[in-house]
Amino acid sequence: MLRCVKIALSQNGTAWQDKLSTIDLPRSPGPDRPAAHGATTRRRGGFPIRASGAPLVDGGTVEMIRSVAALKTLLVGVIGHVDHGKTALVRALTGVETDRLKEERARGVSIVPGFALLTSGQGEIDLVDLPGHERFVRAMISGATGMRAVLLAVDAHEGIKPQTVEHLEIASLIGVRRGVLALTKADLATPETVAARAAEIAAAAARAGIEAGPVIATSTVTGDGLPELAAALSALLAETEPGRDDGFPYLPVDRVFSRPGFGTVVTGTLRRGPLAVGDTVEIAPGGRTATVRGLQIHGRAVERAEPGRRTAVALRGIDLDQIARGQALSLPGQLAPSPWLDVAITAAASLSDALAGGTACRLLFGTTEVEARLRLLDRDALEPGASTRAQLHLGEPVAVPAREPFVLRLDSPSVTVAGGRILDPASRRRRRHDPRVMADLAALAAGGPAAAITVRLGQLGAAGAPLIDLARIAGVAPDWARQVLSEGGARAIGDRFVGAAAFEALRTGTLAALAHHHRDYPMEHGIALERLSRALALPEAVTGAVLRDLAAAGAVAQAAALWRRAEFDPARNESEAARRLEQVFRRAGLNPPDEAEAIGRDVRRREALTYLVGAGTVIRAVDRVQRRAVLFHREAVDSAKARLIDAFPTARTAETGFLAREAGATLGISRKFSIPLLEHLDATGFTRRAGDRRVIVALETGRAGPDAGRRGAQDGASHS
Ligand SMILES: Nc1nc2c(ncn2[C@@H]2O[C@H](COP(=O)(O)OP(=O)(O)OP(=O)(O)O)[C@@H](O)[C@H]2O)c(=O)[nH]1
Ligand SMILES: [Mg+2]
Repeated sequence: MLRCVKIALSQNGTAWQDKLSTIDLPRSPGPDRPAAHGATTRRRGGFPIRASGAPLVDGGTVEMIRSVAALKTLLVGVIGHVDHGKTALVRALTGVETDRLKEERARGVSIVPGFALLTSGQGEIDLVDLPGHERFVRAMISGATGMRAVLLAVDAHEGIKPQTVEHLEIASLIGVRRGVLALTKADLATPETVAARAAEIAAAAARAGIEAGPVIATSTVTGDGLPELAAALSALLAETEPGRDDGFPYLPVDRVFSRPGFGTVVTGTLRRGPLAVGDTVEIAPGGRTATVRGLQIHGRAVERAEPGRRTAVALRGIDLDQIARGQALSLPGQLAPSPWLDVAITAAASLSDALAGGTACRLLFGTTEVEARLRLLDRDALEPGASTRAQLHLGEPVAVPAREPFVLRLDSPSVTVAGGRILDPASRRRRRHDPRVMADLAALAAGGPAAAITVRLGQLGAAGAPLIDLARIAGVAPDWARQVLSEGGARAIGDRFVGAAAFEALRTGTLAALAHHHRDYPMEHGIALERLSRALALPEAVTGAVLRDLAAAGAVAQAAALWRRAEFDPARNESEAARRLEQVFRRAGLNPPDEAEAIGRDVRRREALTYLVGAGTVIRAVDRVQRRAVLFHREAVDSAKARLIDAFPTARTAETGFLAREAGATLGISRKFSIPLLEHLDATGFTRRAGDRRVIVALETGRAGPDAGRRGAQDGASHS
């Protein structure tokens, strides 16, 4: 039922101009078996492929396959100890020689990952033949990027060896949960040994949490077990769930080369989202952009590549020396370098000692390697096999997508110590033993993009965040993040988003601030946006958005530039303020507060004063010499008049009048108040200057009576 597509890789390792041919697997007859070399076959997705071995790009027929979207695909890492027959198995299954470097052939050891395509009626399997030597574990990890299942090869004679365990552990740490188990070189072992080994490796896989069918004994010499192995891989593909599409492409670059006519070409495993010819990509870190000029999957030119595929990308706008292995292609702005990562981490079960916080290690993800220091947050050491949430502090900032799997290794001894996945790719130093920090990380670990956005919005409160930052922590494209935000009730404010809870708190806080303002400044119609923003310590854009939201809900109203609570009635409060101001002057009597003190810069209170003065309730008495005014309540002036008449009943002539000093003493006030008061009394005709003294006009004319004072006051009012 299987047919294999052979990728004939050239010596210098270019997938770009690789040839494609179809070969038959041993004992694999079936209705979908390809007719003959050179024929065009129609596969499940309905895309004609040319299975002729003719060059797809250079010379001859160039056949563009529109897309392989409908194909079911699976990336399977071939893992196991050195010399356990991985490359031989891949060759036997696909016909592809993956040990293509001169050095690999000379030494009979795989050094770098090799790639081969295995097709079946179910779809296509990308086999990644990983090097088994302990010196090449780092290369193994870089090749393991994006694998969703493993094919474990164990020598039937030798059985489980260190890298059998380490590779299984790495697969487990990066989240692989399914696989196919093969015993190799069965021709060299007795049936008893094969049976014993089978039980051992089934147990080892189970310990690593990898679910697999029965162990398949194989020999590439006799061909035994190969059809069963191919069938098991095909079954694995059949039951594969479609890969997650996060809406943005992520392609960790593993090779860079240049091809005449195509310019700069990079290869890698495309992850997370599709890539199409014409797309603009950013090279992260670094931020350069380039355009996708062409795409190939296993040597076939395509217009669009789906996530999960080994992909070669020809780039326009970037030179060979401007991009390197370890960088990644992504959507512009999607990835941003950060020196701190929050991670979900599991210590390798094979460790002899607990992994101490502060351990200096090497972080490997995608095709990137960087120095990192482990910062444990809730404990001092991580026991073998234990999991927690922690931080990585990096030697240099890295750009990595959220949820990306990673591995931690020590340099010496050279061992894998932990692995896991990225929770927050743009973190900062977090407090240790802080329940809130741990709760956030637990929510990130347990949830998907929506949970990640909720956590970040919660951390940022009213400050909110730009869409791209939220897309980054969610590990999805900005458009997808926008969708999640709107479903979660977040509010867009300018170019930022604020969480629903934070926005509700902003509404409450704004209403409270308006209430305070109305209480403190009852004469004001409301408060200007700028002043309210200052009081709330918020950017004006945020305050404005909250006010508009409250206005739409009918909770606030706006008049000119002033905002107020809807139920606040400035007219009612104006008379209230005037009443209060009147009280102030009434109580102060002949020792009133300064105008500046009583009014300040409050426009409404000034208006109230104008009203009170206009109404004659408050009298503005002016000291012309000092050029200053004093405000007296009308009643205070009336009582002063009465007391002056009582105190100076003979003040009818220049000789019998009273001195300003005497008037001050009688009324118990200083010159500051007595001079303007007397000038007011003169001006309103209650008194009259006679040399140094003053006579009381009413006494002089004999009109003094019980209402003399009131008449004077009314005169005074008209004077004002
Ligand atoms: N007799 C016998 N020898 C085999 C079989 N499969 C592989 N070998 C031999 O085992 C040796 C190692 O095989 P490889 O396929 O290179 O091993 P590998 O696992 O790819 O090794 P690394 O990539 O270096 O880790 C080679 O000499 C093979 O010829 C088999 O089924 N039977
Ligand atoms: Mg090999």
